[in-house]
Parts: sequence; C-alpha cells; structure tokens
Amino acid sequence: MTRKEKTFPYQLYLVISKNDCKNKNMLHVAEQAILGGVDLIQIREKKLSYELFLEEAARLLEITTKYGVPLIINDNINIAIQLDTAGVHVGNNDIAPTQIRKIWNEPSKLIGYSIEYMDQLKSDDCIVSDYLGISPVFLTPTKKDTVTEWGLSGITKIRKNTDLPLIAIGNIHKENIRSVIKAGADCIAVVSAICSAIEPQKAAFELKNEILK
Ligand code: TZP
Ligand code: MG
Repeated sequence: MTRKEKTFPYQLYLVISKNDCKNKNMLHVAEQAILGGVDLIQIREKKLSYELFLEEAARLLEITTKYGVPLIINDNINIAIQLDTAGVHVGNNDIAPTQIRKIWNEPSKLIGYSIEYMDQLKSDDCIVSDYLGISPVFLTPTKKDTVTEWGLSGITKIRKNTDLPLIAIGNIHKENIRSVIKAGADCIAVVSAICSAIEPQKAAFELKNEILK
C-alpha cells in the first residue's frame, strides 16, 4: 500500500497524556473527546516506564477501538507494534520514519513525522511518512522545547511544497483554529483545548464545528 492509496480523513486530532488531563480521568476525557468529534488520538507519555505506558495505551486502545478511532503511539515503536495500533508519531530526535518502515513492515500503518525545518520536506523520512506535524504553529506552554514557531505563514509555505496531509499543533484553540485551517492545514491537533476543558466533549464539538465551517 503506497501513501497515495491511503486516505487521510481525519480533521481533529487529540494528543493526550495522563498529566495533561490533570485531575480528570484520561480515559474518560478521551471518550468524551471522541463523542465530541475527535477522529484521531495520539497517546504521548514522556515520563512513564515501558510497562506503565503499555498498560495505559492498552486501556485507551479498548476505547478507541470501540468507537473506530485510530490510536497513534508517540515515539515508542515497540509499544505500537506490541499493541498493533494504527500507527506511531515521531519527531526529529526520535527513531526515523525510514527506520520505522523497515522495523514495522506493515505498509498500512500510519507514520506521523513532526518537522522543524523547511529543508526536511525533501528528506526520505518525509517521503515515507503519512502525515507531517507542523510543530508548533504557535508557541505553547504545553511543550516548551520546540525549535521553530511556524506561524500561519509557515503552514502556507509548507502547503505549497508538499502534498502530504498537514497536521498543525501548538496553542490552537477555538478562537484561532479557523485561521490555521485557512492557512492550509488538513487536520488540527490539540492537547489543552480539550484536556484542560471543563467539558471535553463540548470543547471537541466546538473545535470540530469551526473546522467544518
Ligand atoms: N508538539 C508540538 S506543540 C505540542 C506538541 C505535542 C503541544 C501542543 O499542546 P497545546 O496545549 O495544544 O498547545
Ligand atoms: Mg518525539
């Protein structure tokens, strides 16, 4: 299966961790988010041991499977393989997408790759990926160790230079989501706009509505 044969019908992408859900139950937040319109979920745990990450991802997978929402694992290819999730998402400092394709020889699996520089667009790692993360669009307190603040003009520039589905992430919320779509993003990824919301389902619903406007 080549990338061109794969569809990318996702528009609202939740990136979730226990920590980002604070005093709320992560699995409940995920379920509410799906009911509100999230159509792709990534679990991103930076501080857990392999076993705990695996356990948490397995629980989340039960929920995403129930609703037919694909689950993506951040960074950890072994957990993705062990749980047979829909895919894996990596950045510049992680295992490279070209390597992942060799290790996980299942062409249907989704590989997401966050890019930090324009010249990465021509790399083999981008070519073998299924979507690119534009990371971050705006600076965000949720992830401080970022390199390039792409801004809206950055999305538009990337859009002109690749046909890959573009996922925008970084400080995107109800008030600015429309402008990010207009700039050329195919899909919007959020952490706090849903995880920190008092009503995650309502928050997801409102974000999705803005995307579909
Ligand atoms: N990668 C780039 S920015 C970011 C990640 C995981 C965090 C986005 O969080 P928020 O709360 O939606 O700004
Ligand atoms: Mg990473």
